[in-house]
Amino acid sequence: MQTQTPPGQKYIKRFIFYAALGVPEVDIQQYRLKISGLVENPIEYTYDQLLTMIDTRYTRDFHCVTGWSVKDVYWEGVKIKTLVEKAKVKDEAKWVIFYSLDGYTSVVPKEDALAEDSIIALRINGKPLSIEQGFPARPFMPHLYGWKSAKWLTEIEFTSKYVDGYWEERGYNERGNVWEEERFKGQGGRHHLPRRPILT
Ligand SMILES: Nc1nc2c(c(=O)[nH]1)N[C@H]1C(S)=C(S)[C@@H](COP(=O)(O)O)O[C@H]1N2
Ligand SMILES: [Mo]
Repeated sequence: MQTQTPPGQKYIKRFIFYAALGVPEVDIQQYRLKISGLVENPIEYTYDQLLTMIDTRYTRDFHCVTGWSVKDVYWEGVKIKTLVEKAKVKDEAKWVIFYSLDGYTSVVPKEDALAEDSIIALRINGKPLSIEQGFPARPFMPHLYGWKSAKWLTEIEFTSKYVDGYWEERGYNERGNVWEEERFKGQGGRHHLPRRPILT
């Protein structure tokens, strides 16, 4: 697939694996992916249920905020939209917080999480995620930087109030759109927090 290079990114051959809080152990029998917070019906899915729900297969690039990108990655997963349909997200929900088994968290605006291309990825390049890649599941939103893709994902929480995740607490952007170059807080133009008042 012919794609454009986002501003400030360079393509490299392979992913650089990150595990800021270490690689956790995963017991796939015990594993559940929970949908929680501002929803009418909280739900949880087993890994096998998630696999039967795969509805998206596409080739998309991956972009890390530190400047590296990987071209033409083949992803398979379930649209986040599909996963939360039965949960019925309340209107007051404005943000989505992703929680991981290792304690890592990330946050994205609800619209970005529910976009058509936003998935819970279960397979990369034709194989289940490896343990380093975040087995069994990680969100993938092609238009957002990679730090939003919380590996070893266990919970998707809908909230009305913005809360920092692991990297947001360290200055990274609330939304992280790669095309708007929203690397750090205060960058980009269309994120959903009140801007500093303009004094005239
Ligand atoms: N749980 C967890 N998820 C994580 C990270 C992490 O350290 N821990 N790093 C993030 C960052 S900054 C990037 S760029 C991608 C990297 O994905 P990879 O390790 O599969 O290359 O994972 C994201 N998800
Ligand atoms: Mo990253």
